[in-house]
Amino acid sequence: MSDHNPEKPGLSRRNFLGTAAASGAAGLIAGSHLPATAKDKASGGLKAHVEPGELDEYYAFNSGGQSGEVRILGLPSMRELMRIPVFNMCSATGWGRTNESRRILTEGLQPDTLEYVKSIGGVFPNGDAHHPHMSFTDATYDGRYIFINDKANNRVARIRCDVMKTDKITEIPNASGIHGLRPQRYPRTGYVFANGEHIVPLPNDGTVLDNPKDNYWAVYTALDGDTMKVAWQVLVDGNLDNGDADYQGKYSFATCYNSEKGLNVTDMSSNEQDWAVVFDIKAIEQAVKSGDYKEMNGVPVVDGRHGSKYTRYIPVPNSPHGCNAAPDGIHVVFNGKLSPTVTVIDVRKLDDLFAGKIKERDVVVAEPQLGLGPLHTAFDGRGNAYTTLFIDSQMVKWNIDKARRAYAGENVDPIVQKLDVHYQPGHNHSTMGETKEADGKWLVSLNKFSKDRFLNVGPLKPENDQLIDISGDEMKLVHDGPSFAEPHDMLLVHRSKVRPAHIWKRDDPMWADVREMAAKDGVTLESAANVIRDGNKVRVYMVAVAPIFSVPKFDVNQGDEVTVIVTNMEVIEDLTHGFTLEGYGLAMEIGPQATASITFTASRPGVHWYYCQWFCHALHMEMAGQMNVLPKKA
Ligand code: CUK
Ligand code: CUA
Repeated sequence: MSDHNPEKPGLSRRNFLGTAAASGAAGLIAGSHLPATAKDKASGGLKAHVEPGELDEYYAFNSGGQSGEVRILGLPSMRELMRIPVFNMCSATGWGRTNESRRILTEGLQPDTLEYVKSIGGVFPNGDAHHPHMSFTDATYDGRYIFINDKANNRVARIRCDVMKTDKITEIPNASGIHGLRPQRYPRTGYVFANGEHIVPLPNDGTVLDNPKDNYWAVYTALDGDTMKVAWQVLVDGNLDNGDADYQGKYSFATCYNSEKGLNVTDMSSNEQDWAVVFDIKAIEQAVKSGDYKEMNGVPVVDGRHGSKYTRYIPVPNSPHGCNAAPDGIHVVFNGKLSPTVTVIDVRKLDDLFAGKIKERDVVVAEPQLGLGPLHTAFDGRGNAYTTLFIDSQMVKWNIDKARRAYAGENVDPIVQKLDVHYQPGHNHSTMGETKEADGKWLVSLNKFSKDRFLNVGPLKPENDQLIDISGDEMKLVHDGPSFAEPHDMLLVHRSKVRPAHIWKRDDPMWADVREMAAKDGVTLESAANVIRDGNKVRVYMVAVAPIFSVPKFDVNQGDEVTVIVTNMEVIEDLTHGFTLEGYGLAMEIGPQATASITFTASRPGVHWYYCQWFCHALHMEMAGQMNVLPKKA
């Protein structure tokens, strides 16, 4: 199939016809008899440029990889619009430092983890966020939440899409390296499925450190997306890498690359075949109801190892990685990674598999050979799939139906086109491509290496997220998008599905704790200008309205525990204030109609200015005050 180089058509056009003739010449070069508009349509031809003042058609939610955050981009412009701190600490917003964020970062931790993070400053300072996915209702995005995993510290976070802030973070017990993550598609989310990638001793308390084959396990987790509490877990053989859920609400899936239970790369990749695990959700729920589980760390753990009635293990060659359910609701693709193939199953056969009427490999309906290093697959809703080839540095477009026919023995080539990408793609994602509303317009290839594609910025290079027009018969590369470490995955959501607020609502639960505290102090947050002393604790309540803090100055004693509570009473969109305390390492964002608070010990005597660090007014520089810390008497 053609190794399509996106640069060639442009070059030849210039060479043969000169730049002036370029616009009307595309049809001539291709020798096409179609009218220009139809030709444009057949070859893609979506407009990627978004004019100044125009809005993008799609939201892109990118994971931030080891930066621990989530980023919002507009698509097709690929302009970065916002960052949402999640597992990281953020200098601009005070995430990880404000009382509100520290509550969210700690309340879902296991007791022993909470004890540990106290010794490193109270919160985990990092995360490794791979898989952002939006909540579903009836197999399409519903705009409520985005869920994302933290591989580094075994957590799952939830982002509220009304305010685009993280509101819950849950540490998953009994598991190590929470990696693959997918919400239940149907009837709604519902469950958020999360894979423990690394095998660890169970219990992992140091009592059994030897014999991984008998003592180390990976655990599959179903989290309740409404409460963010673990609903149940399943103990499996091997490990768990990526996962997905079906379109019917009956089954979910996970790939395993370490059926060997190896602890090093040689052992982990020694088997020719690994597998994909299928979970029978209703049967597992039944097991939990009827008591067929063991409780571990307060969670019901169902035994899903080989021979269990709750799971099936489908042999897949060799160390499979990505796991992607097609928007046709029928096919699920397991991406081979070390095998040049992807393995396609038909979910309609799973009832028979679980009933024992057919064997595991009987649910496989296609296994096309696509190229080297297939990692992830996206879909266009027209029966085509797009698989990243990590080693070949290509995107391969292939047809699912043709792949089925080839597997059945027919002489057809399922491969439609291969497109060079730059370089080494991991995930890809298509517009609405993991929903029943897949619209087949855009595809992004999230490439791990950019090498020579951008100005050199030193030894650490950006990734390269490339925008591809898939609306026509041919994929067309239209944009290179540099990005900082390391968007593994991206969600492409039509803008009609997301309706964020313009300003906060005063009764938001984010600062419910503060509201309660203020009530006890007899303070009204919305009109506060109070300094409340309570032993060696001082609570400073103030309102911010440009360019004034309602408390222009306060005195405390060295060693006091001080809490500053700021309420932004602006009613105008985009009028954010901040509170930065000079010399104390403290800063926070306060959005319009929001309240935020921060607690610290006033250990440094002297005059310490606080100021608003969000440019808000012509007198923004003057929006400041002083905390006077009176020294301890000797
Ligand atoms: S994994 Cu990153 S390229 Cu964590 Cu989704 Cu495949
Ligand atoms: Cu308020 Cu700057």
